[in-house]
Amino acid sequence: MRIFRDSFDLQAILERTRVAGYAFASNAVTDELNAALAEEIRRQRLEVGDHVNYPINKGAANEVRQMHERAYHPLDHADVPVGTELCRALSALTQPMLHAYPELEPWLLNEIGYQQYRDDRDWISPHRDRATDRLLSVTFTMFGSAWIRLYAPETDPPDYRHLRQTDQFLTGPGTVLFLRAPGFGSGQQIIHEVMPPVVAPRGILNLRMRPTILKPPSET
Ligand SMILES: O=C(O)CCC(=O)C(=O)O
Ligand SMILES: [Fe+2]
Repeated sequence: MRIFRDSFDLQAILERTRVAGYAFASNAVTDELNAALAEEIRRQRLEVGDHVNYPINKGAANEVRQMHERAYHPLDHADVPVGTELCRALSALTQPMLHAYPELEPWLLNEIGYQQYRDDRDWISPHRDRATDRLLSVTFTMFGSAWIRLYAPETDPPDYRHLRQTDQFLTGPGTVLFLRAPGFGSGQQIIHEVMPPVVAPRGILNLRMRPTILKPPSET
């Protein structure tokens, strides 16, 4: 299966992500790969994670509320062969660029997280991804659509209630978001927000390099 489109300029994406902390691209992957990912999420046993009634960091300046369905697996898990192939293909694609980004030499995404936003009940409030994430995180949208907003903190340390929006991007089938994580460039993580779907349901694939794989909602 062909994975990436010829027009996908990973070098430009890496440079933008290293400097700005994030980059969006459209049409990164082939329709065939997008369809295979969409099929793979439909085979998952998705569970609702309710961090609206039970927010993360409740009451703190970095409180995060979110609601969606999810299924997370480690690389090579039998339920995610397509996600696994994509993680390895991304590492392979960076090989010719390692002279420019030697810090990416160990980059291999090892957490494969499918997420579905069912309707306007589902969204994620402004947040930074986990501080334990490494190097680069990648999110593909397979179907549906939603706005992602990017923010700069107005306080130090950041308080997620006092933010300045710096950018936004309408995700849709075939779009991808790269986010900087510790170990790449300054390593500073950009605050982002996922709005309720404009076209629902919205299905995404979150790929991260992290020391421990997220547990199912039923086990947290
Ligand atoms: O839905 C998306 O595009 C991004 C999801 C996200 O930011 C997250 O799961 O941390
Ligand atoms: Fe995120």
